Amino acid sequence: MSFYDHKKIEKKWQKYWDLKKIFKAEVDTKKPKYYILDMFPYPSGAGLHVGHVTGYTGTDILARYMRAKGYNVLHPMGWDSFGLPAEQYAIRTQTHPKITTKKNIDTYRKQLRSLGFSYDWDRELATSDPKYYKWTQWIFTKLYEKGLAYEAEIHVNYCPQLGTVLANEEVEEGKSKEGGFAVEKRPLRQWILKITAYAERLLQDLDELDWPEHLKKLQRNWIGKSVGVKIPFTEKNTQKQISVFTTRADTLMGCTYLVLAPEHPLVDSITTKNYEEKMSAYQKQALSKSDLQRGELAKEKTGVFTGSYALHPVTEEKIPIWVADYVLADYGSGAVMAVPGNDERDFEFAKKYDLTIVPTYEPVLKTTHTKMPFEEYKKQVLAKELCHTQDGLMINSHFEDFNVNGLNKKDAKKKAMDWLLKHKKGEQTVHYKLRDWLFSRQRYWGEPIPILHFKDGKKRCLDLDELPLVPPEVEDYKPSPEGQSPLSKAKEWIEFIDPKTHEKVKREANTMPQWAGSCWYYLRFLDPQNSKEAWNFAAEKYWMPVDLYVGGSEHAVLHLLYARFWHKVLYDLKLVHTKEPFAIYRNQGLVTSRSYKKKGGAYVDPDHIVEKEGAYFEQNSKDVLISQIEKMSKSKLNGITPDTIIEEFGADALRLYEMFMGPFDKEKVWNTDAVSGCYRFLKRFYEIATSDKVKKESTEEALKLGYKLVHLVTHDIEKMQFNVAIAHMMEFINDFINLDTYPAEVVKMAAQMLHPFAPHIAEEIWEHLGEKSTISYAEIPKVDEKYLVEDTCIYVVQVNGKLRGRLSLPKNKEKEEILSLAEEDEGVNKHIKGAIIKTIFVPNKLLNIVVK
Ligand code: ANZ
Repeated sequence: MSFYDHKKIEKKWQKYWDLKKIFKAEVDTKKPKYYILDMFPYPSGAGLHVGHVTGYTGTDILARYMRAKGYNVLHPMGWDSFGLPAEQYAIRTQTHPKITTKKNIDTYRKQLRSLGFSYDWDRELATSDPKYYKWTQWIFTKLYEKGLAYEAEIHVNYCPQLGTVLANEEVEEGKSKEGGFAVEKRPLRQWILKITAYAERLLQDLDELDWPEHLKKLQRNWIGKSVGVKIPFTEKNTQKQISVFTTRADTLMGCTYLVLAPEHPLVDSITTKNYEEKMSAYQKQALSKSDLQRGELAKEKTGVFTGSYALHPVTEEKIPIWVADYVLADYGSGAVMAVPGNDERDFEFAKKYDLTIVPTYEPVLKTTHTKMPFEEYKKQVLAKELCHTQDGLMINSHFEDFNVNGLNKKDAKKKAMDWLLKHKKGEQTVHYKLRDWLFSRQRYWGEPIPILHFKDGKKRCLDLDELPLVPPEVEDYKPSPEGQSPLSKAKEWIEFIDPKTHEKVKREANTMPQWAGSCWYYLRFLDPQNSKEAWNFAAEKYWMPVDLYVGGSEHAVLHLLYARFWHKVLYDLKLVHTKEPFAIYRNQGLVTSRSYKKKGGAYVDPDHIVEKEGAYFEQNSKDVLISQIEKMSKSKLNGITPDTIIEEFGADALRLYEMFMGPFDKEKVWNTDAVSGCYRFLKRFYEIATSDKVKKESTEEALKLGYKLVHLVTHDIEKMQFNVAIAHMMEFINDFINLDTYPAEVVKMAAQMLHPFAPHIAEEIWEHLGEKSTISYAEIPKVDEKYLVEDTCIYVVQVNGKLRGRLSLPKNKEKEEILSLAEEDEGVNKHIKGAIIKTIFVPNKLLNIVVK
């Protein structure tokens, strides 16, 4: 029996894999391929914590398993290395982001290598490497040529604290997702990508993807398709048309006023003198709010009357036109027909400003979800004291040839729509909530946008031979207070004579957002050294699509949507052959850990914590700390680095524990003490495998355990039930250890099952048992079914309630089978004298035979 020296074993095998390039992947059309991808990390200064490692361990298990199954596996790793933190660090310390980024990448690489992940390191890439972003810029030029990249002066989300604009996807409740700083609206000239041109395809093609349903739903909602109708209303004095977008043509007769967004282009021309001052103050105020704040249902509604009226399309009665910030400028047509009888927001607004309310639906009993008695509810709806937003039967909706009274919502919608189309008073339209993607940033540490501006306003996109466009060296990485990019300060870089046209030009000073590089990195992995093309088409044809992509759920509407968009553009350009990049996507669950906070909010180092009767204190202090389970992070002092765990228990034990904590896609709480349990399991495994009881000859008993293990673990891995697989391995060891001998054949089987989880120890055992080459490609033994025959169990057999035998019979058999086996037993049979009237059967436990 040998001593389990995890440090020595792990170093040895990491060196072996590395030197022999065991995980190098090449195109091999004779083998089926398997492309398995992790979301590559942003290499932050803090290094990896054990939470990051969960996903990477899961994919490594599958990568190793699929190799053993005979697949040609591509499993690459790289760095998403452009981004704000490196730049902010540069601002504070005057260190070039290049330097900090390199240092951080070195740390990450070292950490990942020490975990024994089976990456093909020859494919490593970094998005901030000019050899990489040359092609990111090239893809931008393709988007530009296709008319999918344009410039516009728009009201953007500007974050003064971060000194940059942000995409809608990067703003949450009026604050930047990164850092949580206030975001305001500012007019700025910006580059925009026309993702909306792909809205329908981005929506439709979701159906084909094997992604978690909740994630697809998030994308569907973000794209937000609405089928409705555009109805032009006429302003009474100027005869100008105000078009509204509604999904509820059925409620047309309940429309008692119009509401325009404060930014609507007609507001100024239709606001009458008396209301001008009030209106312009209101418009200013609305600009400072985010769309999200404005759209909030709970927010108190505010608005200003324009002094003008529109004509109702059916009755031609005049209805007032208001301006309110709950109407968003860039959705639909920026104007709504208000139906206070059926729409909560309109109702609240009408109540506040004393506007007419017309209920158009009489509630029917099944539509009301209120604790109030139905009759009372109906009375209040009809008395305009409550807003009824659900279906019912239509009322108050008959005027001349327009009549939808008595109909339900579905029928009324159709009939009203037909009327509008027939009278040419409406047009069917589809709207998407998805907005075009704001693509420029006022940052230093990003890909410069490869565009030249000429004096006459023309633009030229750089040709491939002019790429990569590398940013200039600057002394000051800060954007100017007016929101100008830091690149604009490098005057000689910005203004120069274009050698191709010999004209004086200005370079674009904005850079791309951090999402650009990650939009296509999975394609560069296919052919990362290629200096002539972004990727080789044959390699793309062989490897794509990504068969399994694993990452966090926070990217549902950012990275995962942007990458799908670029991929579709590349598909249209015939540069890739699949419509979608990621065939299967799975989320890894968040790893949380306990953090400790003082009353004032400062976090305390867990190493300085003392526990007394369930309460936590800082050493030498009597103040009880607030302790809670939180997401791991450096600032909360609760992040655990893999390095210390590896030092103490080894990478194999860490990997095993990461997977044993709980189901792969569920949230789990880290507990360092529990790692030792996994370590002990490995030690036991190792001791068995290297003990004197290991023998050449196999026994039936051992083979049964071995094949059962292979059967169960392969099934668990394919279902990504890694924690269950480990439990099965533990059960196996508990049974196996009691055998008289340990047949080498079965120990090898077990090592092969352990290998994806704990590869170093598995290689060591494999070698110890005389194998000459790596376990990584050793074929998984085919399960011999005869060893899987179900086990037996003891049945209590009664005749007329009296115990007549205890029989050892096969498990999980049907009643009839057990009955016939029991009848064959002499001890039972002699008591069955008359005909059997009935049987009482408890599976795997009891059979009571009732006879005459
Ligand atoms: C009349 C109406 C009656 C509406 C009713 C709703 C309920 P979805 O389904 O999300 O697309 N709307 C249209 N443009 C808007 C804008 N720029 N800002 C805020 N709201 C806007 O929503 C479509 C509905 O949202 C439209 O249908 C319109 O209000 C409102 F009982 O028209 B509805």
